[in-house]
Amino acid sequence: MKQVMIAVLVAMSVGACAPVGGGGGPITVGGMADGFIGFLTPESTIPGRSGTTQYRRELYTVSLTAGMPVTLLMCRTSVERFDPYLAIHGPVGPMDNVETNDDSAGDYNSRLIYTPMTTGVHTIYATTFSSFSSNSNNGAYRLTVTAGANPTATCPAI
Ligand SMILES: [Ca+2]
Repeated sequence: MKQVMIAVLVAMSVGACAPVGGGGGPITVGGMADGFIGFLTPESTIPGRSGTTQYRRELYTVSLTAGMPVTLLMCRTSVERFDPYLAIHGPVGPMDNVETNDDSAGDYNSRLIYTPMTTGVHTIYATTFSSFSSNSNNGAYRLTVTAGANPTATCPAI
């Protein structure tokens, strides 16, 4: 019984430390989410990337206003070899005002300045440059969404 109680307390404390929205789900302008791309992460094709290659990705949704730019950052937060890649599209579907970015924030990190054409719920793909045939491209990341166009936004050193 004592061990069960300890397990519950550990689980509760881990849960209390978990960032809101990590691993996909809703994110707000001004918000952030800590996620992880790993062996259990679902795969799909990525809007804006050619071909039928499947990439592991975590999906976030964000409500944006037409004509109001935002800056997305996807930063590595782990020391593992990991190469973030971002994609976003509008409310209509995967080919609606789609944009992608690989390395604009430096050190393989992604920065994407995005101006919505339509007001509504947009979809963000937090993914990686490489597909997972080699399984060598797993790691932790932080996704942030800030208001305005910030072409010098960079990731903290790790
Ligand atoms: Ca990258």
